[in-house]
Amino acid sequence: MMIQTIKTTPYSDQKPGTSGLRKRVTVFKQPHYIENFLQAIFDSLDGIAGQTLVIGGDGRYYNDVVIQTAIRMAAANGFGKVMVGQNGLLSTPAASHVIRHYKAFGGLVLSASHNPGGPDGDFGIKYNIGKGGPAPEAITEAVYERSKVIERYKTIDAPDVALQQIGTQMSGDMVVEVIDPVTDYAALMETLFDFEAIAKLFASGFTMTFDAMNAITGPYAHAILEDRLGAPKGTVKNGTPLPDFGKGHPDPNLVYCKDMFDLLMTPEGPDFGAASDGDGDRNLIIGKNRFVTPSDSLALLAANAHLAPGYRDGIVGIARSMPTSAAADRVAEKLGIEMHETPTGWKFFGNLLDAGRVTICGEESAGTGSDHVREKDGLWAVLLWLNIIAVRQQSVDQIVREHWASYGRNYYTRHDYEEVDAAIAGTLVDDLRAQLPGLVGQNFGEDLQVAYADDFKYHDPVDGSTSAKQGIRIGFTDGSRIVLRLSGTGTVGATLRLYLERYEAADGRHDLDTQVALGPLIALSERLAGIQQRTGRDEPSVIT
Ligand code: VG1
Ligand code: CO
Repeated sequence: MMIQTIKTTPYSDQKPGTSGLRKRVTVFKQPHYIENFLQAIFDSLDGIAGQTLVIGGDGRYYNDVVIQTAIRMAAANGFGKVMVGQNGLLSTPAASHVIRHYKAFGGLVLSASHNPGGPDGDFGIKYNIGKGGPAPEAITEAVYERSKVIERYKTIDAPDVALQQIGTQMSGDMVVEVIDPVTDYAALMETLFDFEAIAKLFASGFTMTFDAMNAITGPYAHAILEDRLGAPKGTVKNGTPLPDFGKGHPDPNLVYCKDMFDLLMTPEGPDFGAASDGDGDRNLIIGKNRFVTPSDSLALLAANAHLAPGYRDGIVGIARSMPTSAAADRVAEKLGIEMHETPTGWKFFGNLLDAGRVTICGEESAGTGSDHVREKDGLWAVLLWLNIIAVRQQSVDQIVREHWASYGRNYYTRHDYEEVDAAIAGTLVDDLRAQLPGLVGQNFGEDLQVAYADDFKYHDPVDGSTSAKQGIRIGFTDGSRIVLRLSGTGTVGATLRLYLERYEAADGRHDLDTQVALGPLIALSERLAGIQQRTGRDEPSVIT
């Protein structure tokens, strides 16, 4: 095997964000851009010689090219084996499982998740560690530092691997095993959930629609929901991964899944609707006449997990990202288990999961998962919901209402202002941060008194590391919160995320319109931060 050492010059913008490096495809297509970043990753890892690397992606445009590059570079850098999903496909949770299951050294997940794809869309590269989860900040920082000084990368002169062909091939001296992307993941799901009970539910006439959004979950959903659980053919929509996601935006929210939402609100609609994102780690859950906010979904899944075989003995703890509503905290309190609040991004859950301190984790951004892998997992959440419905024999709406009646309801919304001017967004956040010390104790309106106002700083209880500046939070004495942070996954300008929450007790009013219930907080946040006034926008780009 002839290793080639190619000279290169560094790029200054290869800093991984909330979830890996995400940029426009046009940026990734610059000379040596991908090679530089991959080499920076390999240079930041110790002991890769002879080890196994897992590679897979969400099938978006440019996946095929990057996978071939990554395979050649893995060989040149001394990996002994690469395991890659057939046709380069692996959902993010499946990649996490494959890394763990085959005890690989780590993996490359090629995806920009919910961002649009295609030649004018986005691409992304993320490195996951041997425990299966996204690389912690210590590694992503090292990769960034390395990328700024890189002078050469290593590759080999070898033909492309036949990615459609299951089985073993060689790339130089390195073994390449092309695996079925679904088999291992589906087997894992079967160990966690009562497939028989869910199959019975479908056989009894329960109807569902699943939108794979022309992205990665299509093959998984066809295999699990239709082939194994017997949901009628056609249950899975948009089930073939397309490089441009059919020109869609594979973000399962109420904007891009509006048609499904509307259908679920009609009497003719199915009993249950769900969707997942580009790389299969997010979930959207809608019951007939009941949209379930991701924060509520986390709380509900945690409260009912014991109904599924994989969690029969109960859960040991829950973790949620800071902006996620406190609904899950009430469940943890009742169960008498640990509750953790982490910064945004799944990488912060890894230590807690590895240490056995939490079983279920979730983010308000439609991400839920458990200790079965080290990523959020869209289909897992759908299957847990189905398992719970099958056991409780109730509708989603009934289950949600009963939950609120015993725990109270956390009204919750997120307002995104996308692609705003980065300088304006930066100043806005700085100005609000400067106001924080003076806010504590102030009263706004009748019942809003500020209890605390800070920039969230996380102390990892497992490895002792600290992550500062993770989002501004203004908490009120009645449990209401305003949270503001800048997105770390956007690729153009800046995206401001405003998160609003208000608690209504178990015997309170649970049937208010969310935007109305949060009206006073929305108005106050504009008064304090002035997002609309400063950006010139009249409304958020997306409300969830
Ligand atoms: C967003 C979400 C965050 C999620 C991240 C990756 O990050 O808010 O909760 O973990 O996307 O999700 P940000 O920095 O844009 O707010 V995914 O589905 O891209 O892997
Ligand atoms: Co995703």
